[in-house]
Amino acid sequence: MIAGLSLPQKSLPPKYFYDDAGSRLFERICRLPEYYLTRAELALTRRHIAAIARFAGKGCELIEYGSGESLKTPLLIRALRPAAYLPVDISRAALRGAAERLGRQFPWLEIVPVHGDFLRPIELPRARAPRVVYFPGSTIGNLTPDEAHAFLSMTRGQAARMLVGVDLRKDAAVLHAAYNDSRHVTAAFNLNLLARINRELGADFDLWSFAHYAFYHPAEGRIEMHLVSLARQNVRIGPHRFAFEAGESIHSESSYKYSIEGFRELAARAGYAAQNAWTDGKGLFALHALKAVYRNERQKKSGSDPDSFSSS
Ligand code: AVJ
Repeated sequence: MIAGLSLPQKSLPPKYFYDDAGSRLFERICRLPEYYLTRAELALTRRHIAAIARFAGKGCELIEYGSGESLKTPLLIRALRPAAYLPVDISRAALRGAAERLGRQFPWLEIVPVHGDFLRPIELPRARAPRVVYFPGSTIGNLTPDEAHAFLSMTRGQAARMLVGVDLRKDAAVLHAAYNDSRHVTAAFNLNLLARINRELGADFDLWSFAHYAFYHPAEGRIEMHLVSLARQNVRIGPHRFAFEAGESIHSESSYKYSIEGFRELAARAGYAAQNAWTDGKGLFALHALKAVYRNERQKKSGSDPDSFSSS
């Protein structure tokens, strides 16, 4: 927090949105009429579930990054009958809630929750079946293209197959509405970051003197969310003091949007070949099926092929 607020453009990583209150606000966002992402991804997953299951393979181990409330996961679990489900999330509450719900829904399923930040190396238990990484929700959009590349390089060492949900580039007005909803839930979600810093770090942010601001930057292909200071003011976090000019902002989130081709290029640089991309009826959202490419047989046999055990 201190480092981010000391930058010339004050900036905080979006992963800090998701304390218990923030996770609940995000669940409300997913149900907003303007926030098409969740519904579009759910619809396309339903529509193409047979093909998705054929790609992933039955009986695999399913790893889900940023699982949250695991909204789309029951569809996959029913179709794939995975040997195990490993949800990975930064919110313990969301992880616990999802594990309990899915445990009741699928009593036969082995669930192995993993608490952690997927921007850092994560230790997973030993694989007993071929693994598939599931990264839905366009969570990958929160990463800069460099971070996304690093993340994809990591998952490529964990699983030979990956399913990634990515929000598509589209009309700026549609994007603008999705991040400026009429019920102001997105504003509350953004401002909760400051409330959380107050709660957990004893800061003195005055929530009434900051405003939610979100816009689409077409050249970068991303939504930017900011918290704009409405006055010239100082904020304290413990012994640290931060000065804000009126109109100065904290950049709290970027949400990158990719064309099908643009995302395929990013994936290819991380060593993945595109197998398929499914979209919803309106072409709002895409689910990419990626397969790790191995440069040679030696790399495949040396264990860097995550599926290598299955052939031995
Ligand atoms: C969870 C990163 C996909 O970028 O759309 C929703 C988060 N931010 N409304 C997104 C979010 C504001 C969301 N992701």
